[in-house]
Amino acid sequence: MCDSCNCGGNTPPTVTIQKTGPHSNHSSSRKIVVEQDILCKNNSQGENNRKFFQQQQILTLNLVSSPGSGKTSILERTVRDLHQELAISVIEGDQQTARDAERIQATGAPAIQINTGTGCHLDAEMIRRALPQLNPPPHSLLFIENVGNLVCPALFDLGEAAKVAIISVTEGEDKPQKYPHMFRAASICLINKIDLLPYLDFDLALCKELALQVNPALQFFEVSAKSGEGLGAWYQWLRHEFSHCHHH
Ligand SMILES: Nc1nc2c(ncn2[C@@H]2O[C@H](COP(=O)(O)OP(=O)(O)OP(=O)(O)O)[C@@H](O)[C@H]2O)c(=O)[nH]1
Ligand SMILES: [Mg+2]
Repeated sequence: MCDSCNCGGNTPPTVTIQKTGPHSNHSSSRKIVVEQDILCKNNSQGENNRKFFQQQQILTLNLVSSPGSGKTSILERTVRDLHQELAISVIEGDQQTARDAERIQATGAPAIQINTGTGCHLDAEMIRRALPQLNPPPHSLLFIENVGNLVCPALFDLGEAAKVAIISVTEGEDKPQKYPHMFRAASICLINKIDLLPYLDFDLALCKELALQVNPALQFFEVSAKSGEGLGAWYQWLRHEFSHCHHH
């Protein structure tokens, strides 16, 4: 349960209750308009964070996914493979525990943990408060691992350059259709755990097709944090984005 849900949205949040099945009747569908606020304040702090990141030439990426898709595993591997080349630091968000920050620290990168308690997402103010403690250096890469949740984190701008959505092949191809806001808000999508494909019915092409229906500009990387397969392309994307942010 979220402290601040309904988290709101850029468009007024609308809840639709629908009956489906052979006896359903479309006229039974009801729309309830739910009050929104909060986001306005978040967006202005998000812009402040973005200005700071741009001034410092810190490329900030907000990693979002359902719980257990492999956000921390991908970050552990990315830090191990790239930290000689790029300065990397990490902000971890979870409801409780410092497990993920400890996992990242074990790879040699500075990491700080934010615990949201009952909250289901990070917001821009939490990032603002964490920054002086983490103190990421100028010309560096900052990953923010959001709370595992495909819903609320889509709505909160943390000041990141891009949202990176992660979906793992054990979750089913239909997630982009069922949680369209997240896939619309993301610039790229990592499809993780591809080492498991031989054991599953997961249809990779269908998953991408459904994601492109909600976001035609979405770019995909098929990866395995376990085997390392496909991570080279993700690293190339990171290097490209990093040099781009460096020159502005
Ligand atoms: N087979 C396989 N397992 C993976 C892969 N990536 C992650 N896992 C496993 O998936 C589980 C969850 O991974 P995490 O990295 O903790 O996932 P997360 O998204 O950070 O989870 P939360 O922070 O709880 O939302 C762990 O048991 C990982 O070992 C992968 O590429 N292949
Ligand atoms: Mg994690």
